[in-house]
Amino acid sequence: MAALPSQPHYICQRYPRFHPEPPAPSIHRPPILDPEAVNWYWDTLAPTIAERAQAHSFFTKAQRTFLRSITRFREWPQSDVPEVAFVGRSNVGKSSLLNAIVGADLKAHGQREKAGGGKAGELARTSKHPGHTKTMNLYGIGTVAGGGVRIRPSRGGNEHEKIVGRQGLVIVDLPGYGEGSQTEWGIEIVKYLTQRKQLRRTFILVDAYAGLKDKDRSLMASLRLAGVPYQIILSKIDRIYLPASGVLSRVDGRKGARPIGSLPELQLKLHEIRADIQPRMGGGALGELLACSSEVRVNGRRFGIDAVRFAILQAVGWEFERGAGKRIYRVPTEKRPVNHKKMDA
Ligand SMILES: Nc1nc2c(ncn2[C@@H]2O[C@H](COP(=O)(O)OP(=O)(O)O)[C@@H](O)[C@H]2O)c(=O)[nH]1
Ligand SMILES: [Mg+2]
Repeated sequence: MAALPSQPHYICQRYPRFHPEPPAPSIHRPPILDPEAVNWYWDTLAPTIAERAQAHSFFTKAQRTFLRSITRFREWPQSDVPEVAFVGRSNVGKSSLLNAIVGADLKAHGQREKAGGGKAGELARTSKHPGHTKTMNLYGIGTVAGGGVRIRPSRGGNEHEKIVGRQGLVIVDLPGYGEGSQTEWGIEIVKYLTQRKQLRRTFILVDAYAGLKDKDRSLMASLRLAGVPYQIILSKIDRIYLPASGVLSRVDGRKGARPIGSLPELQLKLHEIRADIQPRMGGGALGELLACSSEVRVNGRRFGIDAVRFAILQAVGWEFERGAGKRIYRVPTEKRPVNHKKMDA
């Protein structure tokens, strides 16, 4: 991200709703009306409304393609395209988040999308039953102008097949970890997370209601040890907080989206999680904690999803021009963050 003035007043003016310390819950506190005030940025800057809108527009207009399912690390094609991965316990909502990001919900489309698609309209299969995704599934997200993202076949000789797509990215939906050990879950997945050069950031999804579990902590420790950049996203936030100030609706058209919890309570919860994901020693998760719902809309937008979209674009090296109505553009390759670097603590 471009260097920004560091004067506190600047940050306060631009991001009035984020506090250095979470506010104590108080009935006297004025309500915060911005329905997306569920994210916490303590090392990064929150996107402006215009930036969130740009990120929304990029993903909903993008050409998205199921590329391939992979079981072994050595099967991964070479690639010119940056990747991000979704990982987390089984049933935490990884595939649903992927669908939400590209706007592929059940009601929006009448038909099954290409191979890899699940129920009508879904890009990635979702399921009530844990452990549904067994393979590493690759989805290409590209601009229509750039021709989307695809796997270019091998041209013989030294020219192996390759993932290509100008101004695109790949989202990798990884199998969930369930009851077994990390070894059982997949040596191949750990290899992917720790060795893949194209991987720019791993997003670890944690169920907002269930909180962090030992399996999450153990994965975080492995990533920390390997110096792999990762970030936590709290999924299914609708199970603990939905704002009273917004118009609520479920994406599947079912009833049952009503205000729940309070913002100060949520912020205290985020505060507690911080200690776990950013231990005092040895680095930790990116200092940006996002919370979202793939299934509930607030004022017509899936709750918190634009902030996730923005984080993904930041992870793969997009910069945003300042000012309303400006277009997003990609920074030159050499400026993009690379994997295997120690995270900023
Ligand atoms: N309440 C709620 N349920 C969700 C949300 N996202 C996913 N789910 C449900 O959680 C279950 C598992 O979702 P899925 O995306 O398949 O999880 P995965 O195993 O991590 O890929 C499904 O029944 C989804 O309907 C959400 O944001 N809110
Ligand atoms: Mg899944």
